[in-house]
Amino acid sequence: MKGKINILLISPIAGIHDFLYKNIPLPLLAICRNIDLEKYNIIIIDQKFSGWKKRLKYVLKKRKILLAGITALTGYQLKFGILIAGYIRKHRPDIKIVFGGIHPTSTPEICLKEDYIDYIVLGEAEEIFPRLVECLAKNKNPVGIKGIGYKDKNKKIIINEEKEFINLDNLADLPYNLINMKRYISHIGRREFYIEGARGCPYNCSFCYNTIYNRRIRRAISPEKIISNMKHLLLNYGIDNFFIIDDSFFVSKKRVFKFCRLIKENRLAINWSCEANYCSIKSLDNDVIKELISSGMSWIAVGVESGSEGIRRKLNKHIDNSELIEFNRKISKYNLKIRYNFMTGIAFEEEEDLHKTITLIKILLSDNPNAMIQPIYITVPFPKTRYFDQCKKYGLKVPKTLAEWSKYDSYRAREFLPWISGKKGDVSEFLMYISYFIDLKIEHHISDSAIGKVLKLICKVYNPFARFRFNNFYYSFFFEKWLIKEINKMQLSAIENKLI
Ligand code: B12
Ligand code: SF4
Repeated sequence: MKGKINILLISPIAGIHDFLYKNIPLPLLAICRNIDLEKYNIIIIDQKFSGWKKRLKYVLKKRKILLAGITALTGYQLKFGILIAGYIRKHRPDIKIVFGGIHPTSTPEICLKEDYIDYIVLGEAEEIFPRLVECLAKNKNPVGIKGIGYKDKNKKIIINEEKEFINLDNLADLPYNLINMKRYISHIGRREFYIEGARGCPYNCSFCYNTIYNRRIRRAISPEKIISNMKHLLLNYGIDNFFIIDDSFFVSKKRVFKFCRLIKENRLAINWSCEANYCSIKSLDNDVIKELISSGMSWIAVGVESGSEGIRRKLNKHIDNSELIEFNRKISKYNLKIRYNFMTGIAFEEEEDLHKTITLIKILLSDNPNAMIQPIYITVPFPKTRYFDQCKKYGLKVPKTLAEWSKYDSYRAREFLPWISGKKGDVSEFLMYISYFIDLKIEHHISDSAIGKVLKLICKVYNPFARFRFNNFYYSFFFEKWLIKEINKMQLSAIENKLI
């Protein structure tokens, strides 16, 4: 370690999920892939684990640090990122602070207006971050380096042009040894371990970040590389249950078949799951489904978004309800779980559309015991998407400061989304909160710790009441919402208070 230059990387809490299970800080490992570890020492602090503050304080007190990198999604993660950056700036003003991830990429100028942010990285950073590190190590500004935003010596904000996409197959393996993998694995419980399968999606749903962030350009990682990553995780850490991060895994059937074949050839006794666009899986025939299951596929997530075909058309997502119901019945014959994604709080949605969503969900759940509904979130319009522009016509109040953007998520964005009000607002919130309990997904999500077991029991007992409310559109006196909100608030403000 002696003689090496220290780089501090921080993964702030991203919401209530982080109390239920602990995903590895994949974005932070990804940006270290090309860092020269002979020259630099990486210190990763993950706010999901208790003791993070003590470690942060220790590192800030004892170590010479070149830069602190913080990952930020819009909403909660940004909120905690801001607090941590402020803390670092106050106690160690000599450390350069770099923000990266989806939020800084979407509002770079607003980020750089803040005193506590010196640099931002736009988009995927495997190649950009090492260049930035080299610049800072030489005490230079990243003049002309694509994909970086910064302030020059006159405090003028400079945003360099975006960098072209990288070839994911050329990337070095992830440096899992930079984190304590055992700690994550023990908290994962029955959940899947996340690995990357692709970036980008060719579809064009008006609300989706992909249309902007990945410019609809899909780049898939080769099946060989995915399998080699799985093998490494299985042999070294005993991980045998994977979720493949790929927003549309079934776009190339040839690739999927090759992937299944390689699992068998390598005799990998694993389970895997993924996400798919409905159009790319609706015509899978029985033999293919059997083949997928025999290779270890355990579940698939599919975006349906609304029960109203009219709403879907406006979102540029084309699904025929009766076809979907038929598909759901067909798939119910197999030992394959299917998770449907729905959204609520869409600007042009009427109460009647929300009822259509409830009705469709009822049918999907009753026809298929293997069907589940993912938590239904209130949709926050993502900057620069077509849906964002549509929302302006409905009175969207665009956040102006970074602090405002940090409140811009499904739970707290009401002040920016004026259509989430009155009865429609109540039904949207009802759908969001009740969706956690209408099936037994929570069973799967919560680890088997003592508190986890209590929570599971509560969910099991509450499930029939939730189903009753949901099935009967009974959203009056929804006191449970208040309870869930309070628990959520208590958990998050406990963390916030630790920083003040
Ligand atoms: C795993 C995951 C999670 C995890 C962990 C998130 C995390 N930040 O670690 C959990 C379960 C906690 C989570 C929660 C949520 N998520 Co999520 N999640 C994902 C998922 C499936 C994979 C993310 C990932 O690891 N990708 C792989 C890594 C390597 O890519 P990356 O994160 O983009 O990182 C690269 C760059 O961004 C950059 N970078 C990232 N961080 C940093 C930091 C520095 C210093 C630098 C220099 C660069 C850099 O470099 C990296 C390498 O190229 C994505 C979907 C997807 N396909 O990406 C959704 C996604 C990111 N999630 C999303 C959402 C909406 C949420 C939630 C809000 C859901 C909800 N309603 O509750 C919550 C809460 C997040 C919040 N508001 O804070 C959206 C974000 C859309 C948006 N506009 O911001 C996505 C894109 C899904 C989608 N299709 O809409 N999520
Ligand atoms: S299919 Fe999914 S990932 Fe692709 S654009 Fe539509 S919502 Fe986004």
